[in-house]
Amino acid sequence: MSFPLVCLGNPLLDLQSDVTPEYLQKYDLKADDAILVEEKHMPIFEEVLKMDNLNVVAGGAAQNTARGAQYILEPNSVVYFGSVGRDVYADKLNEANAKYGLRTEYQVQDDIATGKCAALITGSHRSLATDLAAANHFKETHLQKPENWKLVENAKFFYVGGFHLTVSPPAIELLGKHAAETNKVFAINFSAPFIPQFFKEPLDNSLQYVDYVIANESEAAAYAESHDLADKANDLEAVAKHVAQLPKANTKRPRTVIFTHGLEPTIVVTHDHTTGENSVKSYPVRELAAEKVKDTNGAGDAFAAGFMAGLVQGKDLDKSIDVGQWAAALSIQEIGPSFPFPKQTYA
Ligand code: 26A
Repeated sequence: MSFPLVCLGNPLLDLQSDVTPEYLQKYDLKADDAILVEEKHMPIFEEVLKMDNLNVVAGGAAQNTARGAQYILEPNSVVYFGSVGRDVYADKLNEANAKYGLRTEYQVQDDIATGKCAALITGSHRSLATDLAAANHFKETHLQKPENWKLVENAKFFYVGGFHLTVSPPAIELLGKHAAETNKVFAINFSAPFIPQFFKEPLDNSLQYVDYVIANESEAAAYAESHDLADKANDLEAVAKHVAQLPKANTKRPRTVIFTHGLEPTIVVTHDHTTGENSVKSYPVRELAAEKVKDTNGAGDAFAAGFMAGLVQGKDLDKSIDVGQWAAALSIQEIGPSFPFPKQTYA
């Protein structure tokens, strides 16, 4: 079977709940951030499980994108790789993925629990505190199994969550190299400010393979600060230009950097490495009445889902961005990183 889109990331179950700003403060969490938990954060999971407004939903940033892209595309279009445990949390993820028709090829850990993310909602903000657990044990050897590598070889598009840079840079390198060598499309998401901040080296190394960078304004600012561009941290266009022109393994394709910016327009810079030309564009977001927004957990993943689905469908850059903005608007009207059923179609 050939699935055009292969995604790689950390499969997590989201334990989502509304909390007060004081609750975030107690654990030193910012309102709109994503972190890996330390020992001091561990009580959060037990506390969240007892909260009245708990929602347990399938999460994991790239898995959300994979599910969302499969939601839009025809059946058997997307395969997702990641690592889970052998437990009821993984059952929950399998259930959600089956509903969307997403094919998964999990690496399963016998003695480690499936990863979880406390998605702590304060109004339109979400603070994500993640215990990767089994997700942290993904190995590139899983991709190299003949039956899995066949799926890689048959794919034409790759999407990797930047979050996975904390887990398996060798797996990302395998996919990136393969994409560059075979002139396929390779996309990466910065995922969170701490990725360009603390995983600068593996990120910098993977960028040579990347055709599409997707990130939001705070991740762009974190990138600027860790790359001697601190004076440009708030200038999305300048940061996008910088990233777009970084060295590229496959010069047959340009590099396009897409920075979303909440309700502000999305900034897009494309750099052609053969001509040295830059193109800069900006796209307004789809307006949505504030009362329609349930929560913003997964909004960025949904944008990436729509964008990747657009590319797979052969749409041009403008249209693919629009599918991304449509998908993000759909997802924020649902609880958690989810999409409405019965399925809606892009128009
Ligand atoms: C390595 N970390 C911290 C993470 C994540 C993550 N997905 C992968 N790795 N931290 C949070 N998430 C997911 O991000 C989604 C929202 O964009 C959450 O599971 C949530 O569904």
